[in-house]
Amino acid sequence: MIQAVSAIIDGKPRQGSGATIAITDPATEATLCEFADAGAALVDEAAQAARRAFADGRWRSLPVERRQDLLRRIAARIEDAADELAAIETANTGIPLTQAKQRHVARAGYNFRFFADYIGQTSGTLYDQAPAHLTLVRRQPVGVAGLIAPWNAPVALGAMKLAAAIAFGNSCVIKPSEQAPLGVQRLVELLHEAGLPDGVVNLVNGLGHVTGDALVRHADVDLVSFTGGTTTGRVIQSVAGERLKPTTMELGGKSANIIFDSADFERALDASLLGIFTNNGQQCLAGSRILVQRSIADRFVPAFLERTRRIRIGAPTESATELGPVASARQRDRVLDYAAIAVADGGELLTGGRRGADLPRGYYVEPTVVLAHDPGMRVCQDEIFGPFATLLLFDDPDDAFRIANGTSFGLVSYVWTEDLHLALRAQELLESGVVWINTPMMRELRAPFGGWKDSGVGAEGGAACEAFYTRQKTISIARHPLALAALGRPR
Ligand code: TXE
Repeated sequence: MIQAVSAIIDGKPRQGSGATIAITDPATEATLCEFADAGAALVDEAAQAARRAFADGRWRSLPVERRQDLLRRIAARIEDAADELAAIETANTGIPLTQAKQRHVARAGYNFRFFADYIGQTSGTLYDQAPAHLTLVRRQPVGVAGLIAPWNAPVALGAMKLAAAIAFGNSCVIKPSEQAPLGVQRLVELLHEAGLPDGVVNLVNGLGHVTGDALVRHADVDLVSFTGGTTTGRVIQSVAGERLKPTTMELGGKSANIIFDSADFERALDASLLGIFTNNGQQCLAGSRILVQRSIADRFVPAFLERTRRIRIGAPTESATELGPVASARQRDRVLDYAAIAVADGGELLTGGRRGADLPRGYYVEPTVVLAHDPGMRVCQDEIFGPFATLLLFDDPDDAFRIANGTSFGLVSYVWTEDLHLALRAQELLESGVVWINTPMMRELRAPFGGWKDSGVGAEGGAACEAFYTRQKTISIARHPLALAALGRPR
């Protein structure tokens, strides 16, 4: 297991002198290692290193083919190190190893390949309608990006931000979650092993309100990309806003997974389980509110419960494990609290709501299902972020859309129906940045992924990242010598 450092600046590991932070394995509650919070001083060094790398053009000025080659070498390096990276991610987050390897690490490599291909095909715009001028609009990298990542999918989400930021020529400083920094730290090492010039990607490890805050405020950080909780997102956006720094905010969700009676029943059942219980239930795009049409509730609810009770919960390193521990004692307590809240608010606890797994230690929670009778209940409104499904029944499509849209969030919606016209109506009316019809979660990197309402601002994806990580410049060129008014010339 690697040892956490406070920072990697200009390619070199650094130790800070801030508060000691312990990193825990959620499956065993054992301390994996400790590190000192980077703090403002190392953030300053990291941001300055990124600024130097940007200013001297060691990366952004390379021919695009060389940048593409390097991004592909990074992808290959990640794929070669997949077992190691997945093992680190699992130890630090509790994500089942098979999911860490097949989904997260594979996605991390793909992110770099995707942006390698993307930057080979970008182009500017030419306006030639004006008779005397040609006007070009081109894009240039912005400068230094501050990237702040969460703990629920550190490598996959961190890789998305890193790949996008550097593909378009920026330098960056990444701050992973203090709770789960090890995978991203190894990822940054792999980037350097693949040949990325020093200083282009720098890392700082530390607390959000200390190191993260210093990063957002730093004068050399030109823009901020954040994935995390909505409350934190509001704080970061207001700090960035005072300094007029552009931000993208990928925040929480309470996504509706709508099962109409016209759904392919078995497929909808399989996908509903995947939608809430993969990644230990800790994903922004979880289908955490399962809306079931009343006419099929007698069949769907018992089938969902039976399958939920059979989910294999256990050590994330075991290949048979389907549900590992949640990421921290705090998350475990939060999920258990919501089981009690559901009952206090008049809901029915159908299964779970207790610590899980026959293991002596670890932050395990039984997969939990509650039936809510009122869409205003807290378990229907709050992002719980764990293996916790809230079921709600609806009578007809209008009822379903009203319930689905009745939260402050708007990240994704899932729709299950074989009725084409109903599916088309659903995508029209649902208030979320993404609508998945007859499919579980699906990230199409060419398309934007971003939330509406309290789920975020801006988006990630091919063109969306190009728009964020570059800025436009308009250049007008006279087509021929222009006849100019001769101010001050003797007549
Ligand atoms: O995340 P935070 P938390 C949701 C989920 C979870 C809740 C709280 O509901 O229960 O958020 O999680 C850094 N300036 N999601 O509190 O605080 C922090 O160090 C700069 C949804 O653990 O959002 C970490 O690197 N940075 C989500 C990152 O922000 C700051 C994923 C995320 O931490 C900062 C995670 C500050 N003032 C949680 N304060 C998703 N969208 O998938 C904190 N940070």
